[in-house]
Amino acid sequence: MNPEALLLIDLQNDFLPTGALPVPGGDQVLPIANALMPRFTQVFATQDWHPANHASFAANHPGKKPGDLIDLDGLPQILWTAHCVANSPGADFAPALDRSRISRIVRKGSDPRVDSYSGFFDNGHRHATSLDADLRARNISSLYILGLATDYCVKFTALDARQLGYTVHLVLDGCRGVNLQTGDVDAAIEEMRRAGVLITTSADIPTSPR
Ligand code: VGL
Ligand code: ZN
Repeated sequence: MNPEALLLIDLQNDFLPTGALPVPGGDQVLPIANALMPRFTQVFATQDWHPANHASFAANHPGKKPGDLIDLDGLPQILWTAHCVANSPGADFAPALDRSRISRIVRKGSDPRVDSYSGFFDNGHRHATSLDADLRARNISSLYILGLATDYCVKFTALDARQLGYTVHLVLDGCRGVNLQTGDVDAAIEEMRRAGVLITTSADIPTSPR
C-alpha cells in the first residue's frame, strides 16, 4: 500500500498562546502531534516564513491595523500582526514539538507580495511550493492533516490537497483555530467536509506505522 503522510501545519512559536499571532489553545495540539508522528513513516511539516516587509502585516500598510481587510492585487487579504518572520524565534517550531521525527519541511509565504495560507500554493494559486512534488515523489496519496490554524492554513491546505486529488483526513483534536469571527472554525470544518475531507480524531488512527 502507498504510504500515508502526516502533515503538520505551522506548529510555530508565533501561533502558540504566548506568540505574536496567538491561536487559542494552540499549544494543546503539540502532544497530539508528538503522539502521532511515530505512527507514520512520512512526516511533513510546513512553516509560515515571511520577510519583514510582507504584505500581510498591518504595520506595512500605513493607517491599517490587524484584522482590517484590504484588497491585495485583487485578492482579499486580512491584515495580521507581524508573525513568523523568517529566521526569527517566532518562526521556529514550538520547542515541545519532537522535530527529530519530521522528514521534510516546506516553507511558505516568502514572497512579500502575496500571502500563502496553503502549504501547496500561494493564495492566488500562481506559484506552487515543493509539497505536491515531494509527496508524489514518495507515492503518497493520502494525508492526515493537523495544526494551526483550522480556519486559515489548515483549511486552505486541506482544500488544495483535495483539489490535487489526495485523500485527506483532518485530525480534529490536533487543530485549533483563530475564530476572528464567531463560528469561523465551525464554518471551516464544514467547508472542508463538503470538499470531501474526512474528519477524524487522533484516537482513531491505528498505532501500527503507516
Ligand atoms: C496563518 C494567519 C496568517 C496560519 C498564517 O498558520 O493559519 N494564519 N498566517
Ligand atoms: Zn502568515
